[in-house]
Amino acid sequence: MDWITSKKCDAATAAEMIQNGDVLGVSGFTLAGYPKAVPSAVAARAEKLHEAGTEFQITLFAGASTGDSCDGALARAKAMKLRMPYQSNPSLRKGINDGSIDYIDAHLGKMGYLVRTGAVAAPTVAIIEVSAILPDGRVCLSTSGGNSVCYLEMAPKIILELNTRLGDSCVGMHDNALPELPPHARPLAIYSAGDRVGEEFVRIDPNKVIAIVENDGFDEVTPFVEPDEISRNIGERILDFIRFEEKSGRLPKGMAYQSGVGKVANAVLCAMADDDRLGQIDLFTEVIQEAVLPLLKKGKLGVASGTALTLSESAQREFVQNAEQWKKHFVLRQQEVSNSPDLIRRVGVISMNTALEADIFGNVNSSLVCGSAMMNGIGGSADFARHCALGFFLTPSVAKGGAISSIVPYVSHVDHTEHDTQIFVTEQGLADLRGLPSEERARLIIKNCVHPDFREPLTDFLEFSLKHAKGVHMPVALSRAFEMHLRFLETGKML
Ligand code: 0RQ
Repeated sequence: MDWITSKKCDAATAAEMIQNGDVLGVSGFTLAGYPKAVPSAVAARAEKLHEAGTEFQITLFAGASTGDSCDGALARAKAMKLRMPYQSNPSLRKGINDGSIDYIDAHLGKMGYLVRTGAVAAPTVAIIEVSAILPDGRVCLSTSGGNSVCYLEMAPKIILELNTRLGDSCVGMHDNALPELPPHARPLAIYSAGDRVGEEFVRIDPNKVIAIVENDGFDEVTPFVEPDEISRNIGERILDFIRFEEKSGRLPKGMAYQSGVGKVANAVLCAMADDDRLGQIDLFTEVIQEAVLPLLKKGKLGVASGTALTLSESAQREFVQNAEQWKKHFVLRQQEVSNSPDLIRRVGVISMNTALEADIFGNVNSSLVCGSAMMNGIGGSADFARHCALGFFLTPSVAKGGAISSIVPYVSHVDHTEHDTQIFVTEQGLADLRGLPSEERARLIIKNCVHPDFREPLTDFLEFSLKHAKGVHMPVALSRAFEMHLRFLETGKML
């Protein structure tokens, strides 16, 4: 029997090979390409062991968020002790916020580096979804690159999940390479989105493979929804600004785009697809979201380079059917490469990420509601925000039906400091903060981005701070910095 056939088993058998305390390094990035059978079998095994009074918990490292059958099932089974570096699952979020699951929210571009340098534990078992396994020990990853190469290299044991639905649709899309470790690391020769420097397949040691499990599942991605009016409005404003910058000679043509997760980021890509004046564009991003397909179909996509192809079920079917023609437009990289600060600077990226809240000085909170309740995580937003050529943070001006202003006196948690942010956009307008001192930044954000209901209290905070703060370089009166948050916590409304 060949090694591939000899290692095939069902998910429950593979789950028996996972021990209490194992560190699982799984494939998957923003719901794309995560293992779909073994993690839920591990969750079922945990439930049985817990009923019998036996301790069983694992640590889960991934690329970013995985689907409900992985993150959700393990969280509900109380099988997860620690999770890193990003998530977006409601059950997992609940466990993180009630303190039953530890979570380390880390820059996505740096996770692999932390593992490869021994700063955090190496996975004891890698569980990686692949789309092909070759007899010579090479595998083709599925719909994401993530940290899979790192976990396959570092883990002493490997479980492969072969997704039989994908056929050869992913073959040729991946560019598997990892940056050299410092000191004196040589640069990767990537200068534009389509450049390739790695291998299509990942070579693994068949002796490390302890199980091969088949699945035929889809990435559990919620169906794509057409952008609402607010998101469209924000998208249009960004495009107008980019055109203005290009005309003014401040922005060379040929920059690649990065767009973050969520409905607003999707809307910007949709606005680009609908805009007849915009020529062909490249993406140099982490998540390639579904809104890239309209660009592709209209002939406006050059190359989309990222680490995940996150598509709804219907779009996944369409992709497999059209893979032969479409995949030349996509490069899936390891996230240490897609999110490399070095490459983001060199390629030249226009970056667009969504803020949970921003303050009038330009600090951004992407992750923690009222400074303490985890939403998703910082993700790769900081990898791009600091190193991009032109950076936007987007948000509707209010949340929760107007109860919350997305622009506050001072953010309740800082993911992106004022030093790393440039341009803010809400449906009210756009504020370009580049080159402005703090008081001018504050006045411009209030004037252009804040919802009319909140302009007066924010102006009042600024005037009070200019009189009472210890210094006026950064006019923040500490006594009132969180007054809107505190009012929200007490009354459910910031006003
Ligand atoms: O909750 O649906 O319960 O009402 O937050 O907000 O407006 O639906 O926006 O889906 O675009 O997500 C920042 C979370 C935005 C996301 C965030 C509530 C709001 C709603 C979602 P409800 P929207 P989106 C690339 C880059 C961080 C990581 C990142 C994110 C829910 O974009 O996780 O950028 N970003 N990565 O009501 C309390 C506020 C709020 C608020 C919104 N100020 N206070 N709740 N909400 N503002 C991808 C990766 O790195 C993988």
